[in-house]
Amino acid sequence: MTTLTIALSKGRILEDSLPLLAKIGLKPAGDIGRLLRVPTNHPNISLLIIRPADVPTFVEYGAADMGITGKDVLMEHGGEALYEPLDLGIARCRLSIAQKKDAPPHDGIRRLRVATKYLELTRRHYAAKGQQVEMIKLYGSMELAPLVGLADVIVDLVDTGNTLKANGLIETEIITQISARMVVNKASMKTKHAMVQDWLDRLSGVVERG
Ligand code: PRT
Ligand code: MG
Repeated sequence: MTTLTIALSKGRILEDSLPLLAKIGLKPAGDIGRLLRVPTNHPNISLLIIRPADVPTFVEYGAADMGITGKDVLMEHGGEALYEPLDLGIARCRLSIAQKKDAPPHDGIRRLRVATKYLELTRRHYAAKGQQVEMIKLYGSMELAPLVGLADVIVDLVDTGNTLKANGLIETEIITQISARMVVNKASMKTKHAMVQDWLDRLSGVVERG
């Protein structure tokens, strides 16, 4: 019997992923609770519930055949070792630059200080403009950095814009649109092709376009 392991991102992506999987008839068997490996209503399919940033690694190494994670995570990780066949259209947001509403224009002499958890994406964005910036790596609460003088701007995800607004920040540039993607291990795509393709087709039938 061919088995399939699908790595899901816990947190907000999971909340959007489970309804999508339910639409194609794939459901966790019982409560997920604290379980990290969850059986499903299909005896040959199991789910792994892991941090979004770990999904590319699990899929790359074949610990999972397929996985769902954010495009932000994939771009930051570098996606060449994985197939990315499907935009799931869920957990949509955008990666943007934001600054204090009342910030004076940057003098252009001192290097711009950018706080972000997306070092690679940020480096690439400014490099493409020929601008060298000083990057400060944060793991969360990026919105705080400009308020306390830690950085001039932040590069972070924005959805409704409410978090920026609540902290007196404004979005000055959209770097890229983000949504969750299905990724597939390269070897699994060959050795388990029929099964992988079958689930991809089913998913592709229920994703909302646009
Ligand atoms: O668990 P771990 O710490 O490793 O991961 P995490 O905390 O990043 O997980 P989680 O559950 O927050 O999910 C993150 C993933 O969800 C991201 O990688 C994106 O692909 C996706 N996503 C979609 C978002 C948002 N929308 C989003 N709005 N991730 C984060 N946000 C945050 C944003 O960082 C900001 O703080 O929400 C705030 C902005 O929201 P608005 O609506 O106020 O603009
Ligand atoms: Mg978190």
